[in-house]
Amino acid sequence: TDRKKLIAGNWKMNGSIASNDALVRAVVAGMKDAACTVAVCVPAPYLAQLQLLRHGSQLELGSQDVSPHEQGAYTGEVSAAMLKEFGVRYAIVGHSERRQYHGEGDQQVADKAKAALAHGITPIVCVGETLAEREAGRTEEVVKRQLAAVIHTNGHCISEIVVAYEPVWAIGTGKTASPEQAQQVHAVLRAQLKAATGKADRIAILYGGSMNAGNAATLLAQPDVDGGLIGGASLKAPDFLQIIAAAR
Ligand code: 3PY
Repeated sequence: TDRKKLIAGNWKMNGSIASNDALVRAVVAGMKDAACTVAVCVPAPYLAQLQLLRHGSQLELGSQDVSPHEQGAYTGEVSAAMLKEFGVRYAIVGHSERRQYHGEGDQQVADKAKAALAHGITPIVCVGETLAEREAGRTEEVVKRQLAAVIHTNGHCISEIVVAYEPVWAIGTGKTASPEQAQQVHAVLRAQLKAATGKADRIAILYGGSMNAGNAATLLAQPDVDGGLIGGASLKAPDFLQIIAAAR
């Protein structure tokens, strides 16, 4: 396909002003001939620092969450308009850690995607089953339910989203879906998107969940794997750069 691959780092709650500086300088220097789009999704307090560090480079900036609300009395929240002021192009929504630890439900995730889209930010919508759900044979049902809410809420804008399939059992565990397991779910998601929009062929579906320098190439070789959402390996410049090099 002619979908340009996207490699997005998810730093999660990691970083410091000093370590960000070293990491981003190394990534920017090393990604000069990248064939893919590269982004880093960083903790909100570092957006201003990242905006300066990435200046003049191809590195794109992302957030790890976004408020579903426009503005107002929502203590602790960060709005899409605020993110936009820092040059944010992507916002992760519905990461399993937020679904698990912060009680985010399908509709809330869909509303967050809508808020991002309304401000020209591309939501990276995360879906994925738990180990218990996979073992019960419910993988397809779960990811389709999660994506359906986003499709229903976002109408024709759905062709502007990015989807990330992140099996919960592969997040932070070192376990990775096999390339075949990933491809199978990606194809299901692609079919669901196709039924919703005529432009599903250009929607990127990323794989996330312990993608690393060692397994990236085979995962990225699958026909419906259009990139990666990278956890731990995005915190180490050599590893992240190896994954970027594997995405072509
Ligand atoms: C992981 O790789 O663990 C992730 O959760 C990426 O978002």
